[in-house]
Amino acid sequence: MKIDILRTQKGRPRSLTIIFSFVLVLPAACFSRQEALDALLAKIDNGMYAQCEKAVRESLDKLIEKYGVYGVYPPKDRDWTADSVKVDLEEGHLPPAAARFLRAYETFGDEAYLQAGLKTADFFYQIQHENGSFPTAAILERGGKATAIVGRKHKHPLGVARIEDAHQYPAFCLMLYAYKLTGQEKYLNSAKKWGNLFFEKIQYHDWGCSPDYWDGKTRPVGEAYVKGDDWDWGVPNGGSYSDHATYDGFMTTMAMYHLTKDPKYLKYSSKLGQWVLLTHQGEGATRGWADNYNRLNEPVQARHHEGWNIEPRTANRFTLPMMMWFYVMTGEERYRVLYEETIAWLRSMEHPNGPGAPKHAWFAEASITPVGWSSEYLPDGTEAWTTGYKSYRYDQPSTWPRELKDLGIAKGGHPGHTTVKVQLSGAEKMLAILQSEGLAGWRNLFRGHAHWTSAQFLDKRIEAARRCINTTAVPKSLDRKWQFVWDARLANGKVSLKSAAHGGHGLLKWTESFTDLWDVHYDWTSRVMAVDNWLDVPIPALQGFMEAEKADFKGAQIRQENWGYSGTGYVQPGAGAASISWQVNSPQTGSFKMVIVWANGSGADKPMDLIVNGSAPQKRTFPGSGNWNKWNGRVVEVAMKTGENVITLRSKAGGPHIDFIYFTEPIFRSKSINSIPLSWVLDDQGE
Ligand SMILES: [Ca+2]
Repeated sequence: MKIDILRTQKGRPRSLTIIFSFVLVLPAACFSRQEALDALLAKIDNGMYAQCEKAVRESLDKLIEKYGVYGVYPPKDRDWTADSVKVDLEEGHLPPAAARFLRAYETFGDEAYLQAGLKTADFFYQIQHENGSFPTAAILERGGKATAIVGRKHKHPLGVARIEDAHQYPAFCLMLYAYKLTGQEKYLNSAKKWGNLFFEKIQYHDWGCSPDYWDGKTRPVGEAYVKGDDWDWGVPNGGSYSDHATYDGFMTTMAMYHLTKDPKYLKYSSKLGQWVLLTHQGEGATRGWADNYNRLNEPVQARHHEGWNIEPRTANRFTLPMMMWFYVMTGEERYRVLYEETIAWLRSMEHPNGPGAPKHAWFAEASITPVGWSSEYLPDGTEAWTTGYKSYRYDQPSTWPRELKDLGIAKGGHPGHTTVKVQLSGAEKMLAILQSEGLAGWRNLFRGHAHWTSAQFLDKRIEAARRCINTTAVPKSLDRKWQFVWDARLANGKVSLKSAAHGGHGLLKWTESFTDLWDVHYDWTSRVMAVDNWLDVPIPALQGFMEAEKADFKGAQIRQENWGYSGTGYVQPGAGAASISWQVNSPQTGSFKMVIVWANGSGADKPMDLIVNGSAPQKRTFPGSGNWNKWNGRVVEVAMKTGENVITLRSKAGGPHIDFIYFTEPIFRSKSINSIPLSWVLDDQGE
């Protein structure tokens, strides 16, 4: 107001009346909104509120009564009476339980709930290793004293960071939540300790992916495991989609960026969208990913039942969300196309109605009807499954081990089909938005306000009151009862603005399910910090992809026929002599790791010479496959000098398709670099 009046006085007296009428109208508008809210409040069913509040409080109080003395709240009922208990931290189930208490504190304002949640944060604080990692198990005493121990299932020494199965990220988020509510630096420092360990030691610089666990050992680049490694612990030297490993790593770096505003945390994560393309296994119409890969992005086995085949669950749990985020962040159409084609392929393979579903003779013998998806697929879409580190085809039961044939499909055993875990409902909801509103629709979904004005707060209270009034019977589930309590308290002004305000949509499990932002139990991990828009990040600029089609090339052509390329195409060297040259400005002299993204579906190996600043040619071979849509990334060492350098790839008789190059430390400038505006939020709004 003050500014407007000053501006008016400086020479726009005409607008004075407008300003005054605004001043007069605004309180009246607020007043009428307040009146509207008051009228709605009178209609909220107090009896229903009392019933719902009682149920929510009882559920929480019961947990405090039983486990409060220990300070952690197990998801399954435990008979804990001893002075000390062993706690298994598998699946990261303790932080969400604590987060419910912290949410209860935000709902009711009761100090007891805050303390109950903080006790779990203090538990993790005590057992965090000095390097920043959280262990897989602990001994917990009555009173809350905790000591890290070696876990029963994954016998990692202390200090080894197990990333998959949510061993790190939820604890990291719990620390941020505790910091948000208390302002105590120890929680912030604990979170940063893990964030820094992950970024500095664990995340791979070339592809941005994460292993299943990190033990600080260096292994040969092509070896996912070395002698002495236990395969059932997952991949220590490679990228894993399995059980959130790479996904949790990405989110850790996103949280660290929003926490510190330091873009360094995103420089390796910026390559993860490309990694989805590099790890894609499908041929023809098949779109799919394995669980685990070595450092060369070749699928590897992890665990006796996880093969190198396509695992259909990897899509809805990990790669579809990543395509969505990278499309929103970069605007690159290839992610949208891949998203649409992946869902289309999965639907085509679904039993029993999928047209692509094979008709196996043994289905008829089984008393059950196979539904859903097979446990794995070969790259051409053939149904397969893995056990004992061996892969079998569904349509060749004669090759199965005798004991498994005897087990029989009728008993619902192997080979298992899965309906529960390939959940496409969330993904298809996103697809519908994409198809009706395009990229703008998806970008709108991620926008929010982590800080509300008093007028916005009033609107949100009115919305909450309406939700209460629209609830005509006591909700059945505990969470829906909690929602009613939250809405009634919010409507009545009993939830603080800080607790009520939510930012933009977070990142977790977006295509498995969809929850509205106003939901009191909307993914808690995205509420641990006030962030308007998690995807408004400088990732496009950090990628540093230097497109071949923008470089200087001779004897070669720009092509677009094959799928999944970056930029506006890729370069196909001709049958004679051909070369592609990039000019790169390096800030220093030294040896750098450069990635070449290429495809070779010719079936024969294709060599190219790598020449830096006219140096002696170094021969590099790009192995052939039968699939031109299979993009690969190859890391080479390049010696550069400060200032301008020329990097050339040269072939004599038909080289592989070259999409682009980049440096694993994105500090280079080139005229062929992809330049995409930093802040799409501003672009979109045309400001
Ligand atoms: Ca390209």
